[in-house]
Amino acid sequence: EITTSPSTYQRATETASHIRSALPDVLQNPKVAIVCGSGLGGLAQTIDPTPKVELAYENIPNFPKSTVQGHEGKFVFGRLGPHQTPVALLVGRAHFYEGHTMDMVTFATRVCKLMGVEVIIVTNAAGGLNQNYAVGDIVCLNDHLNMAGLVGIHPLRGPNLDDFGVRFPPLSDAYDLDLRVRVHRAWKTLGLDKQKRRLHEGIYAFVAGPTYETRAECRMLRGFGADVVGMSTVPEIVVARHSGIRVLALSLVTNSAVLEAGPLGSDEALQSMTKAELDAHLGRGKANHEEVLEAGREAAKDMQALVKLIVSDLHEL
Ligand code: R1P
Repeated sequence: EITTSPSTYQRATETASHIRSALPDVLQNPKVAIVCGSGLGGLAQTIDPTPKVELAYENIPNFPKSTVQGHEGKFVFGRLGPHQTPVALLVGRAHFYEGHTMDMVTFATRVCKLMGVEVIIVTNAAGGLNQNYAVGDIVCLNDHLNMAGLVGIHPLRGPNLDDFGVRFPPLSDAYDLDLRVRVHRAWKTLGLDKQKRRLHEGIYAFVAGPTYETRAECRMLRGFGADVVGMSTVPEIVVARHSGIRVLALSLVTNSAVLEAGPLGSDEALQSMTKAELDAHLGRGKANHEEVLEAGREAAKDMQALVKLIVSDLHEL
């Protein structure tokens, strides 16, 4: 099955003009788009309410529906920060594991391009593979491993959409250095460097999901150099870069992967464990979405402050 078709451009054009018709003049040209990851949608509440327009995905033509808990499913337009930077906020995203094609997973990114977006800030909740990372740390991505893409589940598969970009786009510079510098600067300005939560630079491995990774998969990804792992972000980044949008990506570490091998049935120590001890042993590092959302709630304030400061710093675009 081919995941993109030339009509994607027509559909995105239709969607962009539908959205524009719902916006007042002052919000017509958002230069910055922000994608809110699992549990990170609170940013929408910090948008200046005068004026602010919210459009539910289900009422936007051609848009994929959001079905995951913690992803509200609305496009919010407004102005953010002291310089009133016009922004488009995607509160909730479509994931491949929900059953959407890669074309649909990345459709909103293409709509953003047609609306004039120049910078996209993509956030996500991710599992920490790097053992120096703690739950609640924030990772500014500087590279990725497109695990699904490398085996052919790729958003640019199919006829090239020349209206957006070239057939063979480079990705060696995908993670904009200037924007990453701004993250580190904002982190200091906000005094976050004096707190427990730490900021890292790292590599995100994109897997298709929806199962969380096994211990062996975590070891493999870590061996490949990945620092965090998740089920989103990379398709959006690939499509953004294809059409020349500058990219900043931030992961919130919501759980820590256990890299050691699982217990062996033949291990004598295991045989003598009580059921409670064994359950604790097996349960170590067992990820769940509630834990992901909880870590998001805790860190959301800092993540929001960080994104807000970076965006207001971008008012000159
Ligand atoms: C798993 O808990 C979900 O959280 C993350 C994973 O990718 C997966 O969808 O969501 P976001 O990447 O959308 O933040």
